[in-house]
Amino acid sequence: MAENQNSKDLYMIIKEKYQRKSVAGQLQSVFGKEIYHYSCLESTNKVAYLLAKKGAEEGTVVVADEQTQGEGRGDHYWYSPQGGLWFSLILRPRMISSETSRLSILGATGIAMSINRLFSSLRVMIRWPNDVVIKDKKVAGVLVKVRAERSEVTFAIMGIGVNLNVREFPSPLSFIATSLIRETGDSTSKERFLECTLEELENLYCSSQVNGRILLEKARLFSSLLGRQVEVVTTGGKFQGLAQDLDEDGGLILRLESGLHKKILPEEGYVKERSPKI
Ligand code: BT5
Repeated sequence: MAENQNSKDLYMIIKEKYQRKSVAGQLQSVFGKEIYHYSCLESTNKVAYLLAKKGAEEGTVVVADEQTQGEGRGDHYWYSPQGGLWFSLILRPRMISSETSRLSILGATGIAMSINRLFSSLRVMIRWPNDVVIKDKKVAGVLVKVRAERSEVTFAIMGIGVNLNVREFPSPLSFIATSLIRETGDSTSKERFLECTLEELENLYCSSQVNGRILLEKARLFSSLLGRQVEVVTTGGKFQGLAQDLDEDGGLILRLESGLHKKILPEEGYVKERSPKI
């Protein structure tokens, strides 16, 4: 792994800003107070996981300009060329492991809020549980890994990939993926976007540890599924029905054709897209 040795790494500017603000007592922020920036990694999630195991503090960020083995959920891959924002955030949530399901929704909601704040003309939505989409094409994804001992959570890694300044996608991604540069025609500063996303994530994270309903309300606002007929693919089979609501665990409540309700947790499934996941 090649750590970026620029004398004034731009991510240092974010780090210093956080430090100045917290010294001045303006900010209790911890997200992004420590940022490890690499030019190329296999996966930022792997490095963040190792750092967390060694005791790195909550809010530590690992960011890479490029990933050679970007990970999606299960055995999915994540295409991570230069131009995108690929980072992992170390969390030490005061939750029991069964409550960590909501972290995927939290990640997706934080990204959607950040895009909404910076580009108010774009209609950004969340396709449950972890896809952030614009016009039904995926612009960002979230991958959460939790380490727990018995039911106690030791740490969680929230991996976030945003197609910021990625101009082209190889087939078959070109049919299902988009980027901010494709949607806006302009390139976006990675540091600015990271700073804004960390702020949104931290606000959501702090409020949702106190009251899960706040996250839920925000997530509902961006949900692309609610009120629509969907097909959800789970390890236990496919389910079709009306996407009726989200619950505090981040679960999707489906009303099946039989009239029965089924709750599916974020880690249990995903909504079928026009093109299959590969
Ligand atoms: C995700 O998985 O959406 C999780 C993505 C998390 C990526 C971040 S980058 C930083 C951190 N380090 C990592 O190694 N990972 C995290 P999933 O829902 O399984 O979606 C994966 C699917 O999305 C793939 O099977 C492709 O169909 C599609 N895909 C792959 N790369 C993409 C891209 N750059 N943009 C849009 N779609 C993509």
